[in-house]
Amino acid sequence: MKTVFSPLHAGHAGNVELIAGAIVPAFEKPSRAEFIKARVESEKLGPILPPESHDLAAAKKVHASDYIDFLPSVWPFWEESGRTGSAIPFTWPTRGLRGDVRPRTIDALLGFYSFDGGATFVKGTWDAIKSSYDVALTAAALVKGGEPSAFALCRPPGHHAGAAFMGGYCFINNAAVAAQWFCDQGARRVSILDVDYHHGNGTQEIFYRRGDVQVLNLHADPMTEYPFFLGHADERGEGGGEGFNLNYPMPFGTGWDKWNASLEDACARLSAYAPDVVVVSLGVDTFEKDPISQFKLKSADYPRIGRRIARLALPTLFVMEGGYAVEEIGVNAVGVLTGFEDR
Ligand code: SP5
Ligand code: ZN
Repeated sequence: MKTVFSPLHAGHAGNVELIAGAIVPAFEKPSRAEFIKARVESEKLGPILPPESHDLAAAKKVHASDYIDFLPSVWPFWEESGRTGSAIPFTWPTRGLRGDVRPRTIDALLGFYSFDGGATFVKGTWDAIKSSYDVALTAAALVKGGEPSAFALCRPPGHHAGAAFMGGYCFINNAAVAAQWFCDQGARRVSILDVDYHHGNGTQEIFYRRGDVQVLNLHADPMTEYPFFLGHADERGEGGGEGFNLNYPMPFGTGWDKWNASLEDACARLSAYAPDVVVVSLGVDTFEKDPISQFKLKSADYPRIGRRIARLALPTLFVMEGGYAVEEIGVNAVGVLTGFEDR
């Protein structure tokens, strides 16, 4: 399997986040991607290719144009405003406030285009976001070109980013961009299988009213886990999308047997949908030692996930999402891929 990777992710570094009462270095950090790349190399998964540059038209097919134009403007606007450190949102237009009027200052715009304070900017952030987007589209083109599978080693991740908002370390929804791109290249149906520990709220929102992209999400129950406000089992799509969104919320402490039962059900639904291509939002924060998560998957479980996905016997694009136990993230993420290749 070919991997697409860009070193530009590394400029998105030194970010901080507010978590459990403290401001700490963000868990989503550059070493994540480096550990995965090192494991791709040591396991000889296949060649590692640089991305080709794409314009932002494909991003604007799933995101609002003004939102995409905002992202590269953040850091320059932040510096013009006399700021240093990290650009972090802190005020949101929730119930009772006006979310329909676009304000003017950088603090206001950061809140207008986000749902939490978890997507933060430093100088190199936009170039990293753009490289992650290019990685996803370049890997998608490999699959479209006839490769049975490809690995988009994206960083930053994407699945929390919605049509017009960032959050949860995510800016551009790489998996959604790739799924839309497959549609635009002639795919009649695309399935997105999101196995990250957190619900992919952005992906769900983007495709919620569409029947041409099936979205299957396995995740921690939002009653108790981030992102809290989406991801319940009764969210099944709307209008033409009715029945094409499926959520599998699971409780804290979920281990392989229960998680695998959800995977089996999701795979059966996916096969029945008979898509032309599968996009896997590959998060490995389901791991027992993940520092911010509460599932109990073991390293030996990740190849089993890959083997089950391979049995779908469909062209498959893997898009990297979360996973914060950095020492083991390479073993676990690449474990899915070597399992997929059954070796
Ligand atoms: C892509 C991705 O995996 N994003 C995850 C963003 C999660 N941000 C909020 C995490 C809150 C964790 N709370 C538990 C604290 C444990 N000390
Ligand atoms: Zn996650």
